[in-house]
Amino acid sequence: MTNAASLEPSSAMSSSGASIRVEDDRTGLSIETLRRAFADHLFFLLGKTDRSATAADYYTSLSYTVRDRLLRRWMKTQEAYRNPGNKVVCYLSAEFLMGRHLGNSLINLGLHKPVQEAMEASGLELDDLIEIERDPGLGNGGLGRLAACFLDSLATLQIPAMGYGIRYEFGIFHQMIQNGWQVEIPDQWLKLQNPWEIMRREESIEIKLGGHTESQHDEKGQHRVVWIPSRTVVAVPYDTPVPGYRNNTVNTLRLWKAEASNEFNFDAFNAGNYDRAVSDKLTSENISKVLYPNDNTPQGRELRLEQQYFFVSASLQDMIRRHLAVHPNLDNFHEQFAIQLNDTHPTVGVAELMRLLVDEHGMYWDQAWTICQKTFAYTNHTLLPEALERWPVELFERVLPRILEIVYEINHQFLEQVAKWYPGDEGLMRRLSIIQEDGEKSIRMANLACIGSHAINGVAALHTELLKQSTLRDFYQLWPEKFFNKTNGVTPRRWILLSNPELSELYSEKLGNDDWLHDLSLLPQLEPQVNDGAFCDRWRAIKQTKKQALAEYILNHTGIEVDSNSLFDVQVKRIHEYKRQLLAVMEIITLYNRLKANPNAEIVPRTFIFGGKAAPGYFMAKLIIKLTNAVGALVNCDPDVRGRIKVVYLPNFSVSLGQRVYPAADLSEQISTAGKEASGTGNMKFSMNGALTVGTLDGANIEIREEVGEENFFLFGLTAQEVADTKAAGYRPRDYYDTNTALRQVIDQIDSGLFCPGEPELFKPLVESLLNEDTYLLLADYQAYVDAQDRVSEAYKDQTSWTKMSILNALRTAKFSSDRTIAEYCSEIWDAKAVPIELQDYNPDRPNAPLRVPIRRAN
Ligand code: 26W
Repeated sequence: MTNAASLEPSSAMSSSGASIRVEDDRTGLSIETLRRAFADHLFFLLGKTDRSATAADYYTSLSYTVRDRLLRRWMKTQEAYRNPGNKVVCYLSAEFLMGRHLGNSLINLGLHKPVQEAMEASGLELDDLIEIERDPGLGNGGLGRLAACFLDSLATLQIPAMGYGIRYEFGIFHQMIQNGWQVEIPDQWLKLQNPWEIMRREESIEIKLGGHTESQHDEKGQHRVVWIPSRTVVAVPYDTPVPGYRNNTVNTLRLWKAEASNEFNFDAFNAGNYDRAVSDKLTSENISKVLYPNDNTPQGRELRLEQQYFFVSASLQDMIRRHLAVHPNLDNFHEQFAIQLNDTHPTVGVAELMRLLVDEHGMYWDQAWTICQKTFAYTNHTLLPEALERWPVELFERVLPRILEIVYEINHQFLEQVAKWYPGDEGLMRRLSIIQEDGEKSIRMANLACIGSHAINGVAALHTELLKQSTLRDFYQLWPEKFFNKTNGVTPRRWILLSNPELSELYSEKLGNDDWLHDLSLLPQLEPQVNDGAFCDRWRAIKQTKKQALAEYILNHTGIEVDSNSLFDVQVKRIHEYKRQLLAVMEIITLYNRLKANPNAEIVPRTFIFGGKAAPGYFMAKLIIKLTNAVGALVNCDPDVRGRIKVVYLPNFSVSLGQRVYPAADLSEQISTAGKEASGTGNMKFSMNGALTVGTLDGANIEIREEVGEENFFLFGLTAQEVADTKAAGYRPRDYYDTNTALRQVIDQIDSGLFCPGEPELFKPLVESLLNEDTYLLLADYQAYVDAQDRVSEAYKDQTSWTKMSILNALRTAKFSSDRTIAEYCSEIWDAKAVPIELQDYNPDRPNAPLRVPIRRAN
């Protein structure tokens, strides 16, 4: 590494007394050093010169340059976490939707400006380089993105934390829209090298699968169960740094990749079975091959169970190894680790920790069970009954024979207790049992999670109430003290600062500093500005800039030209019947019909923007995408419409596309059937960026409305209670069809083939479902929704008052910062405390201090 001296002011004094600055290429922060480090990586790491370098090479070199500047903090942080007494929060999640790393690292390090200048000096545009990064799409939707927001807040609050998950080789599929249909393309996000991860092969862990168990006696004559697996796979960790905002904390996201165990293959090879050895290798590596693209509907697939066990077992063994490196035994494991189960996907961990403590570390069952319950906590993310994970006992027995025995033992001891507390209540026993006996015998993962955890939480106030009343009612009666609400939140760093630098600049300018990024409750200080004309003009100008940028993106990616002065009405989220994208399409058709009936009708021009993926096997969701595009095809070029309504389907919605979309929205569509959306988090991102919400009393919408004020929110529709009552009374969707002319016209048009000339049958399944079942009460809420949308249009005409409402929405979102959520988890569930990281040898203001890296001979 070269050290360069430059004549810049700094604290270092040369012998002659002139002030010079000596910077290391790996850590220096001056423009000059950043440029040199960038060129160094390009040449020496990638073997490229300006003649041969691609844009991707520039991105990669820059990413390494930035990563270098995280490393001292990262190593220091990890060192500090090895100290006994610093409890580490381990967030176990099958999904992490981190979003792009480069931009985030730059803002967290406070390096955005200098790096931008350094790139400019090299003739490169930083924003273009940032766009080259492939979104690591290792999740489906809300649950995966929540995990990423939580990691950001944990690091920002300086809480010792690790994210543990799977390094899927293929993340969520890439969505294309062809002829209006969703087409799925494999997501090869690792095709370019990933500069943000470091492989730690030496920390690999062996995972057992299949086989059988045997009872043995150890040397002391103690009874022991030994699991003899039929195969083993190796979990190789890949670590990604998770930096806090403007502090020294850098936590770790550790993702496991499955590899074949060499030993095992060697056996096959030695037996003269070379092809078996190779095919076994492929089978092993399948485990971390692909993310299951289902949101809310589990597929009872063997590989999925293997994925869950694989990453959970590796993570728990990793924690135990860390623990034993500094403690004599595992008696205080629960004081060192808090483990959060992100839905039931990692819940097999309850039984696995028991196995590790009892079978592998010789602990007595009762002590192990106490430790387990004190360590685990469980978050539920959905009430939909079809989303509850259940694994056939037969499958468990085949894949995880020892784990099944342990689940049975946990269940046996638990039910014995229940029998003591509620003698003779067989119904209760049947409902609480981990094992479902009727139908195919299966394991209820939610029950295992509730029994094995000391805390159970929902993700918004209504959701938690409904959990207590319905889904987890029996557990609530048993242990009311275990239940908590933790309303979700999102990180203002990504969802305001990164997505909307223009708005951020306005805040910092008016508040005099950027403390608000650590504390959104400072924003309401700006409320008096709603009466300041200049402030309001600036607010509108920012929104307009973001809308223009999105309009350009839309043109480039869909070919559709939209008017950035129209109202941008946006619904972006996974496609699911309960989220009712179809209801929004019915509204579009309603407006269209009004214009066809009276082409000169006065209407507020609107651009309806949709985005989101459907599970590849979800027929109805895919048909809804097709209908949306079909309606768009007709409406967008109808001369009577005269461009006053446009419908756009943005392909491949993702975290990074979200960063463009939320700031450009005027109206946020949050129209799920009340009681079905556990929380929603997109709703918060929209509101933070000054969109108004049209929404039902569902999930976190309720709390958003409470915070921003009911006069700044467009409410409609049945409440959760009314939904339940309507269903109980025998809901008949046809009654609405028969009595509402506008509604009937819309449905008849969908039915008639108006939107699918040549294929009149195409959309009939949607009509049938609406008229016969209408599980999600679209018809019951239709008129209320249309009326609410009319109120929206009316309000939008008065731009002065609309702007005020927009400002108040954005300023009143402090509650929805994930910093608030995480602070609550820390104090009420994890008992975790901040551990500020000191860098004696690293002071950002004195970057020229020498780096000391002691080298020890490896043992
Ligand atoms: C195994 C199949 C499966 C896959 C994903 C079942 C369930 C899920 C998740 C629970 C689905 C999900 O992402 N739920 C969303 O979680 C968000 C974060 O808490 C909430 O804001 C959303 O309302 C909820 O739908």
